[in-house]
Amino acid sequence: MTRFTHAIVRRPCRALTEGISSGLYPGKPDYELALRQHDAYISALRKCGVTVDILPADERYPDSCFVEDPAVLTGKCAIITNPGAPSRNGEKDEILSAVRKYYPEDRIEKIRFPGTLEGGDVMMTEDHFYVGRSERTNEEGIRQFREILRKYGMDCTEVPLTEVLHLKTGVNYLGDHTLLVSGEFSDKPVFSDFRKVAVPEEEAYGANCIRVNGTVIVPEGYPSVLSSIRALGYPVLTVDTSEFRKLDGGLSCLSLRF
Ligand code: CIR
Repeated sequence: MTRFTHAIVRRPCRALTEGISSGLYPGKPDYELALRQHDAYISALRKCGVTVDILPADERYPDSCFVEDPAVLTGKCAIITNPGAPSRNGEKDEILSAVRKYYPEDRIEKIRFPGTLEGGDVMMTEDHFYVGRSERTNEEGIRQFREILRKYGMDCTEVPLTEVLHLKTGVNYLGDHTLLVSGEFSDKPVFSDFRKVAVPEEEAYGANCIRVNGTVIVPEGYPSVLSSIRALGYPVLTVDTSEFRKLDGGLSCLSLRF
């Protein structure tokens, strides 16, 4: 699995309480608690051996701490996405300045209207990308994404979504050809060649774990997910993300790892 040296995060802003929420996990985020949870998240990333670039809070965009959505960073290029949520679309310009520190201009690509795409819909496996077609990521966005990947010798497979916000809300790659899957992803033929670790319905949020340089970071409060991952023999760190969950945000959404 790709070894990561860096991660980019953005501090939650006070306007976080006005972020988009499906209402699946009720309540408004507690800002102070969200900041403490964000600190713990950064510590966990550092324990996994990555240097964390911490961008300042941006009050114009309530959801801007979910930095995974406005960019996709690969070993060969950076792709600035075009977030499908109107209140989030401007986040792409802000992430661009951060990405410029790490990628030369001729390796920075963009998804453009009428295409839309959010990074939460993009799952990278060893050498391939899976892209969810969702309410945020449309057909044209996927077509442009594929065209960009092919330019760099990579490719992707489209995965239509019916139930969840983003692809990685329900399926995440742990390395070793293993996927953590919940709900609609449990039996999708497109994933039939992978070893699958099933997440029970009542722990669906726990399907969004990230493996960073060998260690799996797991959200706190999902015992079945935790024991399944331990059973695979992976070292584990847990982080409480309760305040981000109220906005449908998971562990992966809070960073760009590259
Ligand atoms: C949103 O609805 O856009 C945010 N409240 C949550 C984004 C979560 N991001 C992700 O799953 N990659």
